[in-house]
Amino acid sequence: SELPIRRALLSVSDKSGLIPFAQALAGRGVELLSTGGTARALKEAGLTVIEVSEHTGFPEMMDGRVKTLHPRVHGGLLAIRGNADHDKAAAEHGIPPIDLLVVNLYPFEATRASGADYETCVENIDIGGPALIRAAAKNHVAVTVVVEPADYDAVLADMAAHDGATTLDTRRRLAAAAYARTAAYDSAISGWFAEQLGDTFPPRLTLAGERAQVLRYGENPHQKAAFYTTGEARPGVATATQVQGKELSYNNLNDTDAAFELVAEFAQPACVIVKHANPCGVALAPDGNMLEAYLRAHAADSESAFGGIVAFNRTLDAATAEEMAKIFLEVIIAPEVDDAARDVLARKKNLRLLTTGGLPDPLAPGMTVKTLAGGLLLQGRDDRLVADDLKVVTKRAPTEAERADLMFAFTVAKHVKSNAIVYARDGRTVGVGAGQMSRVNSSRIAAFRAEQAARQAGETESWAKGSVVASDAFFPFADGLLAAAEAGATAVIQPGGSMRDDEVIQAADEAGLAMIMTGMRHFRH
Ligand code: 93A
Repeated sequence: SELPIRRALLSVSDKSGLIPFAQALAGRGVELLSTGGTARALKEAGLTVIEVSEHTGFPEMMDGRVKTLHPRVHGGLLAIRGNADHDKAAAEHGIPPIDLLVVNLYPFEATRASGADYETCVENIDIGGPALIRAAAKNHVAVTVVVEPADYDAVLADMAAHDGATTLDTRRRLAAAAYARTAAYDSAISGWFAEQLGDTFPPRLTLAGERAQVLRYGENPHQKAAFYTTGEARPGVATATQVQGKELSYNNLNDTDAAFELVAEFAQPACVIVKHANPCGVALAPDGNMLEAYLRAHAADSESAFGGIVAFNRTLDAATAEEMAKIFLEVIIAPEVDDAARDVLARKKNLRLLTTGGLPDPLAPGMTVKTLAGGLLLQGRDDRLVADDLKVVTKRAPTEAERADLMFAFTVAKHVKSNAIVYARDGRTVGVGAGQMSRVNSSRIAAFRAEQAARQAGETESWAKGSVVASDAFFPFADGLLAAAEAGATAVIQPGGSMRDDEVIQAADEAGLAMIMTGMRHFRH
């Protein structure tokens, strides 16, 4: 029941792989129809080609805007084979069937990415190509459609196995790929228009993006998963180069993103260690010493750091690499890694090492997506961090040192799952309380962590002593704040805005705490 392919229409912008593919088709006796540039390339390779203009009896016109938009082309793709009515129309108007369509579109995405001007982008919106693709894919019961060179070999293999025909299964798969391509193409065009109009959020239409990698599994081994890239030019996991190591897993990608997005918040050199999407240790580098930054981040919670993801916002050096090589880590990510550090880490074959070439702008707008049953939730990226609008609400104002630590702790809290409580001292976290359903429990866990950190360092006094505390959202009651004071914290930063702010401020005053209210909340769920 499989009909061999006898006539093909080829019209491609990306001409890679075209000639050997067309030669193989010609070798099977397939008649080749083609548009201007493609026909020229085929003829130069010595192939016999019928120009589409010859086929339609119309010249390509209007700068090529109209070349394949003709009933003799679309009828040949769309006619239902064996349908009396369709056969009659085809015979009456002299429309021969086209069995194979090979099209790839004007490079709109690449043109947009190159920063081309408005007119050039518009001129690169392909009209005839998508029309051909959609027609051929609709009629996949008889027509084979190929939209990218990567599929040429599979089509030839299928033809070789089936006497010059393709199977329905193959044609259906190719049709699905064809509509995925035209959908992504139109999404890129619509996104570009929105950008031109300064109207990027919320978008009218969203697509997850282009499948970049099929993952071994998702969050758990029984879940299927894949990684999609949106084409956004933001340095990070999606655009990073993997220097070495095992393939990144779903959880690796998620955690590495969390780590790198946080480390990019700091103007000073810094190190972040993440476990299960939360930072377990964050430290600034005193005098730019990255090894110190890593050691300080690691000591903040050495238990959790095992098997963690480490991110830096400066070039990774050999001394730091040497220290990291002592323990098991899943991923290391940095803007650059120097040659000596690469040599050190090359010894750890499985360790995944990523370079991003740069840092994302934490204040750049963007969007985040979350799925729920039957829908998507979109929001702008949390692209703010308060700097100016800080209000001291207590009798005592924070000292300069406290103020610096407060800003540091609040920055970290923005990247901790809510409810988030972060204790910090001297530019490093000493206790992180994440993801609890009550704020006071996050406070207790953070205080407990600060005690553990001291114990692991062989010290008796909790590292919370003399620390500062950040909360991602207001304290609804004084208890969370009092838990922090009890643990030894001396200053607090929080958004404020609770019904009981007065009570909380009074409790802070009574405990001798200095407190800043930011007016900006940083929930993260
Ligand atoms: O300008 S178009 O939208 N008008 C058309 O009728 C048409 N037909 C095919 N662009 C059209 N194409 C596109 O031309 C194809 O999608 C392909 O990308 C390109 C191939 O042109 P050439 O063979 O001249 O290099």
